[in-house]
Amino acid sequence: MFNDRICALSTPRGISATAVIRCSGKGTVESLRNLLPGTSTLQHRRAKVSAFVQNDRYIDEVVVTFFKGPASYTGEDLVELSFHGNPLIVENALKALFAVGFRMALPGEFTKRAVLNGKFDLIRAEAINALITSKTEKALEAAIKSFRGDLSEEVISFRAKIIELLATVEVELNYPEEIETDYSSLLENLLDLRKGIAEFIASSQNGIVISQGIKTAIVGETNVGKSTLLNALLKRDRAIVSDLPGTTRDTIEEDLNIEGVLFRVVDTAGIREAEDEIEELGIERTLEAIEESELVILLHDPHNYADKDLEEALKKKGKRLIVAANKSDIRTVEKGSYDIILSARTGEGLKDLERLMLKLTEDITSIGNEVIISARQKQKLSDAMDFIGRSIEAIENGMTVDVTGTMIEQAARSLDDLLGTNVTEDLLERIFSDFCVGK
Ligand SMILES: Nc1nc2c(ncn2[C@@H]2O[C@H](COP(=O)(O)OP(=O)(O)OP(=O)(O)O)[C@@H](O)[C@H]2O)c(=O)[nH]1
Ligand SMILES: [Mg+2]
Repeated sequence: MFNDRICALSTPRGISATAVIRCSGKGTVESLRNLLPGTSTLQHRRAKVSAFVQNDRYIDEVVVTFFKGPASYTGEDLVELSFHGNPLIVENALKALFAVGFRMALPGEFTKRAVLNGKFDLIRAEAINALITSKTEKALEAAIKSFRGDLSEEVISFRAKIIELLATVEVELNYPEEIETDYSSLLENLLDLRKGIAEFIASSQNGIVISQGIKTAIVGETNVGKSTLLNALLKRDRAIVSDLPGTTRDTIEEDLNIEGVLFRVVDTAGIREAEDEIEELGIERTLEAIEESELVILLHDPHNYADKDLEEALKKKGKRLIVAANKSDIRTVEKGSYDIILSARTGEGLKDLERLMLKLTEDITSIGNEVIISARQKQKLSDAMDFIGRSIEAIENGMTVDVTGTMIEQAARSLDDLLGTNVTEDLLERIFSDFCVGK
């Protein structure tokens, strides 16, 4: 429980119909009493209309909704005040709240309190953030799955299995004479568990990609029109275009929403023999972008297209690849080995390109059972898997039970971190700093 009271604007700044300020913490109702003369009593989950005044100064008429802790978002007494949506009113109101002892909430502090007060686990807290920040329909769909508890459920069930196995080992530790642990069944269970977590991580990967955007690199030789293509896809002049080869020297990344699917498109420096050090660094980044991307668009100007090395290399890597011929407005091109013929300048063939981008990434975007998972969550699941792997090794190498037990215990701890039981203040701070103030 926290002893201080926090408040923050929970709706966007600016002119709007209403602006909601949230107040939470022990003593919230008492602190508000003088500001809300129209509400001698506040009832749980009831809304009331009242004047909001500071001493004799009338600030606004507000709708007051009270949630008595622990049955509130934060688990504490929580009041939502709906003002008229004028930033000046909000400012006056916040000043009045500070004067009676509230302080400004930090980003995500309401949700952080909810976690620390046991209202929900960290996974759900992160899901709430994903719900708010999802940029496309697909990402939103994945966030909703996570919010509704699919991920928590999986993790809790993994954890329960680990604890069960730990119990078997502990019995052996405590009663070495009486009990003979059945190692073959323990080993089998551990192997099963490791496999289960591994499969879960593999299927969840997509969640990360969906929310952060499918990394798509536009690569090719200099001057083929990569930057022009980026601009055409974005429908704005983002990258510098010129007829000098070697114009783009660094990678440029932008979000692109195609029919609800988020692509993170990267325009890269053209590949050729570098003429100076900066260009060389740029080309290195191009190669990195290729490594990191889920999809590569290899652009050619068919007129000058000679070097097939890059195409061969990309095919060998097994990257999802679109080979496109650009400048169809000034070249007549045979379809031949090209997947797409387009003109980044006139927009011809662009729709076909977008359709192909969607088609080639269908395996990523079809949301099956997988849930959205953040990099932190993936790390914790991998940690748990590693510790289980080590406990398996311990058994296979004939180590003592306590070594096995320690490893299994560490695995459980990783999942505790994931769920937010026993997390450090530090970690919480890091996670919640991504949230918006007022959430
Ligand atoms: N006619 C025609 N010209 C194009 C087309 N796309 C690009 N260009 C021209 O080709 C030249 C190079 O375009 P960029 O987009 O800068 O090429 P780039 O591949 O990004 O080049 P680097 O950044 O130097 O590697 C510019 O003069 C563009 O106007 C197209 O579809 N048709
Ligand atoms: Mg360029």
